Amino acid sequence: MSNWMLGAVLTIGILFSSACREEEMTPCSIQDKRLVDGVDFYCGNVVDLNRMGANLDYARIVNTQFNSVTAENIMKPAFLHPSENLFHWTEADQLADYCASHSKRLHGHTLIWHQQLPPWMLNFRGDQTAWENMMREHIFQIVNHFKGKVSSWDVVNEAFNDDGTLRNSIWKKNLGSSYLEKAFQYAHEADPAAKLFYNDYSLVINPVKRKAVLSFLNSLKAKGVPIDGIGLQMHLFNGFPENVEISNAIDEVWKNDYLVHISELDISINPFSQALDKAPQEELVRQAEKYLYIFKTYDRIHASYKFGITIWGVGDRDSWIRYFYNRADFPLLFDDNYQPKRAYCKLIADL
Ligand code: 9MR
Repeated sequence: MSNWMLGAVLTIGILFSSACREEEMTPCSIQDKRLVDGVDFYCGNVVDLNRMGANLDYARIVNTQFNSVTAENIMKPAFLHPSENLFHWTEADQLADYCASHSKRLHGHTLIWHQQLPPWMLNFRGDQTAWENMMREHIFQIVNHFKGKVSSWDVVNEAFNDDGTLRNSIWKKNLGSSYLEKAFQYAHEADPAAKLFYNDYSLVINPVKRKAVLSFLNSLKAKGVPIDGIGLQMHLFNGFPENVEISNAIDEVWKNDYLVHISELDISINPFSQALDKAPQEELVRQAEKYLYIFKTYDRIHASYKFGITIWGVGDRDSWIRYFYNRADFPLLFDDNYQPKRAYCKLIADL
């Protein structure tokens, strides 16, 4: 190869690789467009006011890109109801104020769950009537406190096992399976205007569980229990479930006459916990395609069934997956520095 040819090849190589690096770093900008502008349904995220105060980029993303908010932890029983006769509202009230002053819908998560319970509740002793009164008071106080500020609640979270049977939580042990219908009734009494949801994981990848949940909830609805919708959490992976399983699950839920909330969306790229110091480009490309598929698939259902899509975290560094599974992962729309990833850019460009 002549010297000038070698020089040309090297120059092209350098230009090409720096273009790739640039694209890798800033696939698009969040200056002019907003995610919510591309769709006609609510786009939400979990919002942490401490992070918002500490990081301007985080605040800018939350303020501009999303119009619905869920509390990742501070509205769970352990936080809101730390002792039997004590409710702790401070942080949740601040979040509600933020939502009111920024025109964001606030979705309440969650009233009845088997995790993040305060010790007094786990140790509660009493007969069935005492348990019923305790659950009623818990739900009633919380829903009543946020009446008019929280527009919807995950009333019961993750009540089913993977085989479709009811989980043997403290609620089931002490109240029997009727705790679910009671929980929905109490929440409805406290705030008849709030939309009430059953929320769970694996409803996409596990049709056995999905069908069991639907048949159980349908039997309650047939008795007049006020259940408005189902939250499909959707903690997914790049490789699975298959896209068709996602659309099947969404369709099955609305066809059974429930609002559909994709309530906790994230897409993991590292299911086998490989040692990664950054996200591989090809995985980010696949992730972007999967996010787009989900948004488009959701968008095509009838407007009356769309409650919205909520992403479970703002920047990758905020994701529960990193600390829960102790692995490197990059499941969200923005990177560790709150810069747009391909997934965000693809949604903005193609929706
Ligand atoms: O993201 C939440 C994390 O910060 C908590 O430590 C965890 C406790 O179990 O709960 C996470 O949120 C969960 C949600 O409340 C219910 N569905 C599964 C979510 C991820 O674990």
